[in-house]
Amino acid sequence: MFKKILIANRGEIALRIQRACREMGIQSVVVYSEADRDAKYVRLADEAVCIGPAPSAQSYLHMPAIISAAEVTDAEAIHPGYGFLSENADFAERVEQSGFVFIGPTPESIRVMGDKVSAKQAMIRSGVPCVPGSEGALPDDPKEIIKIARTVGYPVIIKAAGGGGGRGMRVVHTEAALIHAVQTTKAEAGAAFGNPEVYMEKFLEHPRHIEIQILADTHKNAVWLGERDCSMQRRHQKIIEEAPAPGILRRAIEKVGERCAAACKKIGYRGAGTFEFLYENGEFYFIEMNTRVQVEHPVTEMTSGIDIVQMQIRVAAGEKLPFTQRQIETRGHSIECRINAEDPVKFIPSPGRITTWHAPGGPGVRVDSHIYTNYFVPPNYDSMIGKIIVHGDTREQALARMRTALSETVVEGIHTNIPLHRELMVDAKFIEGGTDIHYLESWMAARKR
Ligand code: MV4
Repeated sequence: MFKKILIANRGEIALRIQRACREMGIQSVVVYSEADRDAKYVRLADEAVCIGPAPSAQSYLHMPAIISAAEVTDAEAIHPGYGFLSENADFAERVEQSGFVFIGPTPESIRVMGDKVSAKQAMIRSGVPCVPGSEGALPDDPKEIIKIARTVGYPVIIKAAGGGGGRGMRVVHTEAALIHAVQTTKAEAGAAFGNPEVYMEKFLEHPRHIEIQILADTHKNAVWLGERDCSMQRRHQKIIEEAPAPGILRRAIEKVGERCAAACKKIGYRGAGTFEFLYENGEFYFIEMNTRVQVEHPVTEMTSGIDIVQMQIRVAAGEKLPFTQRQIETRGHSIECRINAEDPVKFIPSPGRITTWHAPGGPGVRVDSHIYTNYFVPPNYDSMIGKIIVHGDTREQALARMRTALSETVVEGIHTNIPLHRELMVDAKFIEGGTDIHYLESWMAARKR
């Protein structure tokens, strides 16, 4: 096992990774920007290295500074967390070329999944169900494009191979609008991602966003740890996640989970990963794979009892997964609310000093956050300041525990989205379960009137 790991991230996930290290008896090095100098997790780390000024481009995205920090502190491995450099294949490659272990999949896996066309082709070959559409990138010939769209059937969606997470997509409802939409999406994709390739899919109008968590080691073992329902989102920012997904047949989940684990073995995947699916009319359709630990990993940890971050570290060190699929049992229900420093109605960021912070507690309540009373939320980064995660025997108990937890939580000095969470936890449709990806935005539009 490693003696020392460098954490190439900030905020709650830097603290989360640090906790895993400490529990495993591993020394942790954190890197921080000038804006994060006073963060508590920086002081709690065994070592801390300032890697540059506040802007991410000069700190958390600055590869040479991070690799130098690993060199001067004699770290053996680098954990990238989520966001920043976590899905940058060039970074993973440079980490390995510098003699460190990248805690994540191989640069090749990251590259394949980063290109949404090659990712989908890998999944089709591996037997993972995908959204019907073009086989690979769209050709240049407009006649060919029209032909493909007729086969797929309108509405269709044009997506950039270099996009993902909602960037570089365009919905097309009619043949008259098709060619112009393809050309515009290609031009935007070329400018934004340096890759003008686009592909086509049938546009699903009312899907849910369901994802499967997997873990794979370097000894040909791969398991799935259940699903998460991440449909409650606004502008591709998830705000509530839960496990299991309400109202979906266990048989159907098991089938898709097995396919994901089999795909991991087929492509030689290692580490933690997430298969994202759209779920509509009882069917799963793969859209993307994330090759990092995710913000919402705790709901899976709560239902499976498996520490996903520790597993990432163990498989990166070459260990075998300490369980087989048969030994994995999920229990109860877990819900996560992401706490953002933002206006609860207008969603504009609300950085600044937190004058009061009271964390919730009690049975089945987990708080993953780096904040404290007198903490200054810097304006330079993502507005998420922490997560409240609850677990209960049933969804009803989890909901009751989340309501209680939210009622106990106090954040003063800045605005947060806690009032929004309090409203959603008593919303009849959310309580019923199974709302789709458009629910939150229509709910907000209705509330405004
Ligand atoms: C889609 C879709 C409908 N049909 N693909 C948005 C994020 C990116 N990961 C893929 N996205 C979508 N792909 C087809 N064929 C609808 C979305 C989508 C979405 C997906 C997941 C969560 C939230 C979303 C919000 C709007 C659109």
